Amino acid sequence: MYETLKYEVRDNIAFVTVNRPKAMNALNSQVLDELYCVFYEICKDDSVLAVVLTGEGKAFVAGADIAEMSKLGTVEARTFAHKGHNVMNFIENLNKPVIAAVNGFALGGGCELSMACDIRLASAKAKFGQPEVGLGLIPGFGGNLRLPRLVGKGMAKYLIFSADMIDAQEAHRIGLVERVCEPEELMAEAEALAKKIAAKAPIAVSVAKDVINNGYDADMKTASAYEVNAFGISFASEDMKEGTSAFLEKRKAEFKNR
Ligand code: CO8
Repeated sequence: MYETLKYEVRDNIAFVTVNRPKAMNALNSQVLDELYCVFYEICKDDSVLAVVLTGEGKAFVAGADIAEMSKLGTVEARTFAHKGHNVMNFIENLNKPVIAAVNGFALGGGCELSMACDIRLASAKAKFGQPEVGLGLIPGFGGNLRLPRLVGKGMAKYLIFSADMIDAQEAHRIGLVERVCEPEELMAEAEALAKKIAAKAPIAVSVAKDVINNGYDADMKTASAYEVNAFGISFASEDMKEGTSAFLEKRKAEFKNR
């Protein structure tokens, strides 16, 4: 069904693999369209409780497709950036947790794609960078916005202005990735984390994601009111009753995503 992605759902976990290895999984218009479609499919599928996003071959994603991009006029470039933003924002605000399993190069739009995910696990072989200024461009899929939020303004400027490529250990040290894994263990670790999250109350995870995302950029007073209301709403779920009852009855909770 998808030409540039592999997609599979196993044990309530969706696995999305960007599959253009000959072009280092570069994001052309088709990949962006298909990513939007697959995440829309995931958002509607109640059986999916967590997502793992990765790349085929030696790259996670080596950026926007430079060959396609180089032919764009000004208006089309703006439309292309808009399309990229729609995909990144959709993933960031998806009603389910998304783990990036960064298997290799995550450059430009690829680094931006990883930053739109909730949690980043990286292979020890992964490399990160925002090389755009070396191409006469600036990051255009949210890199100027998400990188400073993850690593601080100074470090983001250092990486974007220098276009330096950093390894997974350095990405971990500065807070760009949450964990570094041995390359051969990356997918198993990502799956294990996805399963751990999927075993929790799905509505609670989804609401926590929403409060973290919306609270992060709001002032404390607004964010506090948002959390209070969201906390109240979480009490409407059957899973809340199940989770608290299971604790009091000293048994394992069986969540139903209701
Ligand atoms: N776009 C298109 N093709 C690519 C890309 C890319 N981003 N990256 C790699 N490829 C292609 C190569 O052209 C090559 O194709 P071919 O075999 O036909 O010559 C193939 O993939 C293999 O690549 P290499 O031979 O270069 O492989 P290496 O292992 O030597 O190097 C690297 C791997 C380091 C990943 C190298 O390919 C590289 O530096 N790639 C480009 C990285 C980059 O600059 N990314 C940023 C792109 S700009 C961007 O992402 C902006 C996002 C916002 C856009 C806003 C819209 C307006």
